[in-house]
Amino acid sequence: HTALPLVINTWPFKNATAAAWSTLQSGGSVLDAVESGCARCEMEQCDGSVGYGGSPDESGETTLDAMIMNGDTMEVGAVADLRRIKNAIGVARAVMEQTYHTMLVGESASVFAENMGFVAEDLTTNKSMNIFSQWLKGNCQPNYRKNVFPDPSKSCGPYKPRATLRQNKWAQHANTHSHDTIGMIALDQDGHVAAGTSTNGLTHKVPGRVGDSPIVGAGAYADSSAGAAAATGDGDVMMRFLPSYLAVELMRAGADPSAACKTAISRIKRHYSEFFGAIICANTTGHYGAACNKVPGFSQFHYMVSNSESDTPLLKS
Ligand code: SD4
Repeated sequence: HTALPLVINTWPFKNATAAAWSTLQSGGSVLDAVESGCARCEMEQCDGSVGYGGSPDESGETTLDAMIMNGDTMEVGAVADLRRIKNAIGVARAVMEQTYHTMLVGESASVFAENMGFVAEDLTTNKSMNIFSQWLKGNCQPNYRKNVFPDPSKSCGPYKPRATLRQNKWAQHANTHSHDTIGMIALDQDGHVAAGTSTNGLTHKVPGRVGDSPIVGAGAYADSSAGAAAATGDGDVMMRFLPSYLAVELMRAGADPSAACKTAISRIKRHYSEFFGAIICANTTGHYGAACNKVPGFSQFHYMVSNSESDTPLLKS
């Protein structure tokens, strides 16, 4: 267990790693570490894709998805389509600790959060407004509806079902790399494991769209008897394969972390060879690995690591 404790997270979100690490160093639990790391990104609006002011949906609103999982007890708290509350990972933790539920969604999740003392505020910023107005000017393209593309005159709705679907290929912008997410894993020397995610999802998503990040086993998974994993990428595709769950189960069966991550990615590739996505994972001994799908425009995935071998976060790929 020499490499423990360990914190790893998706993307070069170094301050998040450092926040989680210092939480552990000052005696916080692995859950505290994951919460503080993800919350740091929510505050910093990491890459514009975590927290407020990013990824406006078709109506211009930023909505958040987050989850946290306790690998000791298998408790999970998650929020999806959360509105008007910046600290999504905090609300996810409140769902886990203050209710017997696992996931709350939409307006009701916001009301719950307000009752728990979270501040309600507008998640829109000048930046998200600009993204939105540019998109409106461009006839609402790209968008995620199958039946309106490429028909500029009708592309801003109202949207109706059509007998003949026109192809609006998700892959056309899955590769634009317009979305990231923080997914984080923390393990300590006593064998406690936790994982969590926080994201504002996907720019121009259909309102109500929820990605992989808050879904147990998709966005993240933790089981102190096997390890933990967290994913990032095209959630609409990735959530169909529960890659985080798969990676943890493969490690349980003896796979090393890199192999487990690779297999989880390959499973998705069988059906979606060009999907944009990556996964990180670690086993209970503190060995870790990562894998991504190498596609044009995305051939290298960066993630951060802090462990006892170096307590400044290391950038890996
Ligand atoms: C989602 N998985 O909502 C998130 C976005 C992401 O890298 O991670 N992009 O689909």
